[in-house]
Amino acid sequence: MPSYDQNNIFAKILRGELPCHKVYEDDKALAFLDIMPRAPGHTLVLPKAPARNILDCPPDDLAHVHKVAQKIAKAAIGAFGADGITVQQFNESAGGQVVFHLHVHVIPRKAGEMMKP
Ligand code: DGP
Repeated sequence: MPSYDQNNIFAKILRGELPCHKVYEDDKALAFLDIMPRAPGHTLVLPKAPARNILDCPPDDLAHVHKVAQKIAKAAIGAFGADGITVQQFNESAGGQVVFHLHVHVIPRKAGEMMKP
């Protein structure tokens, strides 16, 4: 597997070099709105520590990212009137990953509404 690239776009957001619409932050994780939302409230949750994806992320950081994803999911029910939540996470190009800093998609869903591709 290729090594972590410090110049990936999410590393730049984490360093404050690029803007984001922040939803949540703590000492180990950051969550912000996806620039290409597949549904209103589509949020990405990232570990602050460098990790390319699930294959190199320390288990504790991975667990924390999923705890934050759970918080975002619960909040989205109230904030967006979501009827359900899709949680997705892609690993390597063959697995659909485009940005190579680990991130979990939290996508609020409405009953009967299709998610954008
Ligand atoms: P993937 O690696 O397949 O999970 O896709 C990357 C996701 O990140 C995609 O939904 C679009 C989003 N994205 C890409 N560049 C930016 C950016 O500069 N800012 C934000 N907020 N989201 C981005």
